Amino acid sequence: MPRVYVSIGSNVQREAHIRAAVAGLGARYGELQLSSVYETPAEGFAGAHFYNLVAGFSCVEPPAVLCQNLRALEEACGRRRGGPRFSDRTLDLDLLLYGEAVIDRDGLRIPREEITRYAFVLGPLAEIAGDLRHPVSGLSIAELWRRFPTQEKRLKRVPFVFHDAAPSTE
Ligand code: PH2
Ligand code: MG
Repeated sequence: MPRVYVSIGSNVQREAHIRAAVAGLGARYGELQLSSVYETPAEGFAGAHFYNLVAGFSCVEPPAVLCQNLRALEEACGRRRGGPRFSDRTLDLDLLLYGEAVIDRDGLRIPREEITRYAFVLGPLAEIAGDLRHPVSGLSIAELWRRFPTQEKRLKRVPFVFHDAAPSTE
């Protein structure tokens, strides 16, 4: 079963939406490996700070089906489509990695380029999957994080306890 990693973000009613996302993913995919939750300044637009984290889990669904289910979960959390890409959002779920797959077809790109671009994606991913190799560059996620510009590592860990899915201590 491929191991997949999904980034979770919200800057509108953040705590409730992060909890709903984790509960929804756990209900569908079972045991989740969760990073810490980080508060991060909105990147790319002027907006409220986000909560961001990354979840890892094993998944039998093909990538397109998984993405469809992530979209359904976003919509169940009040996400409206069609707004600008960089704007406030109740819930954003992005499939970062799908096993070792490299995919670029039908609007689906894996691994997502945000992995190497944004601290709010790479930092939490490095926390739970540092030994994993980026399927394109071959570099480990820990090494990518080590190379990431220090001044852009703007992540503040926030105390957050999940009751339905215990964060992994691996
Ligand atoms: N998502 C975006 C744009 N900007 N900034 C932060 N801090 N966190 C996000 O999840 C985020 C963002 C588009 O998806
Ligand atoms: Mg996103």
